[in-house]
Amino acid sequence: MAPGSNLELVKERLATARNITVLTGAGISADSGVPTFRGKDGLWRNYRAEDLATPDAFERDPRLVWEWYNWRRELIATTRPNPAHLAIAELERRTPAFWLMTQNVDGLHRDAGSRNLTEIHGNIWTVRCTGCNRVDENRDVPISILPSCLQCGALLRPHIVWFGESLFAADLQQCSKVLRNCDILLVIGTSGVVYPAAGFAAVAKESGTFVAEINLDPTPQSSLVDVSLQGRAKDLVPLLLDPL
Ligand code: BV8
Ligand code: ZN
Repeated sequence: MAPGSNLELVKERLATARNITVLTGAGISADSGVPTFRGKDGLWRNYRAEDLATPDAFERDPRLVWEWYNWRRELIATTRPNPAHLAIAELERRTPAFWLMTQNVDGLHRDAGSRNLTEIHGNIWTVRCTGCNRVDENRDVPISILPSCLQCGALLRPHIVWFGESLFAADLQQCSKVLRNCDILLVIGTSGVVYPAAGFAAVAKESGTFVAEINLDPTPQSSLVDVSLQGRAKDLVPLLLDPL
């Protein structure tokens, strides 16, 4: 890319930033082979995430919802972080104040070495008891369909934030804090349609933050960000760490 190009502009901002905040979505894991939600590979047995990732769907047919999550767990278990995940973990190591908010439940950022991280929609390897609310890690692949709590015997659910459920209060507080106190916000691989994450770029802009987006396509936030870099995350994110 020519010097002074959009990429160079973002690199210059990153080089001088003390506080860096990053928001990621399914697009950053696409290059690891994890299907995105709204892309052409977004369906499972012709269901959309919005049909299955809801308390009503689980209430109505827990077996179907667990079959979907088991399918995703089996797939995610075969995936590895890609250069974009690794570059974000490296950026954290280089930055005095860094925080990553991810909408992804695949755990690949943590596998890549990210530690200053909020998984705002939860994690697919964590289960919660519908009876006693106990939360445990569960890496069974496959997981028994209709898994039950070891403590009270009630049905377990994925410890994931479904549509119509509020994000965990502590996570929302952390997101608000890091959005209002950053010099630059990177928004990577998200279609920007699911709230409240879809509103995060606007929150950062209200605080005068420089916002850059990395995506294959334009998004509803493209008009309000300072720079839109169009391309694959695995190709573009590592370039942000190259010397100016
Ligand atoms: C809530 C868990 C309070 C499931 C998920 C206003 C305010 C608050 C809420 C709402 C609101 N308006 C509407 C709502 C309700 C709802 C909502 O936003 N609905 C949408 C559909 C309109 N929000 C909620 O219910 C949230 N709850 O705020 O509580 C409340 C309560 C009740 C009523 C009102 C308010 C909870 C939302 C969380 C839902 N759970 N996931 C699971 O994963 O198992 S959301 C689901 O979508 C995933 O978590 C996913 O992360 C998320 C967002 O999708 P993306 O990550 O963006 O992925 P997508 O496929 O869409 O896009 C991929 C992008 O990557 C594309 O742009 C593509 O171009 C790009 N890409 C692809 N490949 C690459 C790439 N980019 C770069 N490189 C590549 N290689
Ligand atoms: Zn229990």
